[in-house]
Amino acid sequence: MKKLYEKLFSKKSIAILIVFSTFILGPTVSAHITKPTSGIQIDPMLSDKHVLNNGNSVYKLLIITPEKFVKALQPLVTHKNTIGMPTILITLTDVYDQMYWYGRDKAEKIKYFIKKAIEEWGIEYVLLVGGKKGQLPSWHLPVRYVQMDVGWEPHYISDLYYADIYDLEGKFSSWDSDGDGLYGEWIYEEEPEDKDIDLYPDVAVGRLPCRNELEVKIMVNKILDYETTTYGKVWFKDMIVIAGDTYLESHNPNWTGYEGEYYAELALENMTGFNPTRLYTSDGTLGGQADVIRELRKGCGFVYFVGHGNPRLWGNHPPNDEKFVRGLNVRKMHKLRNNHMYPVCIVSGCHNSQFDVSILKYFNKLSRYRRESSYECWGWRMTRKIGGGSIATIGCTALGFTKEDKNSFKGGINEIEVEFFKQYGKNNIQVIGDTWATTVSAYLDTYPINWNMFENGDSWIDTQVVQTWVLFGDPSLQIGGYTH
Ligand SMILES: [Ca+2]
Ligand SMILES: [Ca+2]
Ligand SMILES: [Ca+2]
Repeated sequence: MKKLYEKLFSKKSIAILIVFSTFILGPTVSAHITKPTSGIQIDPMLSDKHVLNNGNSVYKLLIITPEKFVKALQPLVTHKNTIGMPTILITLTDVYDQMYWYGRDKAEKIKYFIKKAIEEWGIEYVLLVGGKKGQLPSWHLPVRYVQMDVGWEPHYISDLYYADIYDLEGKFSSWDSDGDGLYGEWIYEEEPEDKDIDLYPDVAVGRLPCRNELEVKIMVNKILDYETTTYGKVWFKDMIVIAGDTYLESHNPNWTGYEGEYYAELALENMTGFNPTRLYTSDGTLGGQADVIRELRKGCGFVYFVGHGNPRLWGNHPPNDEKFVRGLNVRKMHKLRNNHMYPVCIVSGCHNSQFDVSILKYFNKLSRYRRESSYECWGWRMTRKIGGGSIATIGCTALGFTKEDKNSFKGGINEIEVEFFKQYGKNNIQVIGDTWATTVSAYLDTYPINWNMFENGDSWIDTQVVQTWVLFGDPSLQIGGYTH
């Protein structure tokens, strides 16, 4: 631990101090199943040609799952095929069989399979089903850790890996340019070992990090319920924003105003026709968890939390006040009883969607300190809550860097979140995976990664912003439901 602190505090940049100090403010801080019926088979001879089916999709949604969740997912496959979202379910066993000659490990085999599914079937959405096996340190469906090291965590999970299939030249994007079997290697302010990673999504990926079959059943029921009953409902037109003064001016004279509330207002400006409910520390409407639970129980189409987090908690500061107001803790989420009225949730903060947490991490002092000793992370608990919570949640799997962490004082997670509301509210992109993908692409257009300007640190942060911003939910979800 001493070594970590030395590394942490020896950095030149104040960025690290910011994220570190804000973090600790937390709690105290088958060929099975649906074999293709069209006769199209996965050809084991992979080509690197980027051939899309020009809209003539055989299937639009690919669901990848371990065998044990297949039965629970069948109602979702039926629903999607009925409602006009041609869907195919493939088990991991089939993925590994068909990609026998391709991919160096399981995650890479899955990625090669997704590439082939895009080219053969015209797949636009990929739903990955499976998180950790209960509390064990193994996975129902593999994750890719990227070796992005800022001195706080040596690596983190990136599901963007499964969405960025092609590089700039249309070739398979391995995220391992030096070919050493470690992915996305980049130490902050040093030269990256893996360079020129494209990062632009080529398919919309979402994950249901279910730890058991019950959670799969809950999510299937919620998605069916949401897509068939939400349309035209009054509650959907409500939007709740929850925020405060993210960065205290007393720490830095540049941190004027109440940053969380500022971004909440920007989000609302993009959501014409939605009725806002504001819970802000500045006017006392956000005083604690009871305020958040009370408002969420009424149901809403969207909820946006803007502040600080750890895997178990989200909150923010009152204006210019060191005090930390708790907004919502995983332990209180059982009180969310907004049955049949599920919002899309965007949560801004560090580690709220770090889905590799486990109660077994209690036995590791550093993990315990970082609040990683939890049954599940905030983002997943919110999503898989039965009879309430969200229908989908977007948050960070690692530290959530903001513009205050960048030398340019521009960009960061707050900006990507506001972009999401712009893509939905202004550009009318209503399938959540598309909204996510266009948002990530728009962020990269604004902040292109410079793989050769590593001393500055800003490109490292922008890379991290898009890599960690994970969608828990069905990427083919029709926001607001179907009309019939
Ligand atoms: Ca590498
Ligand atoms: Ca790409
Ligand atoms: Ca401030």
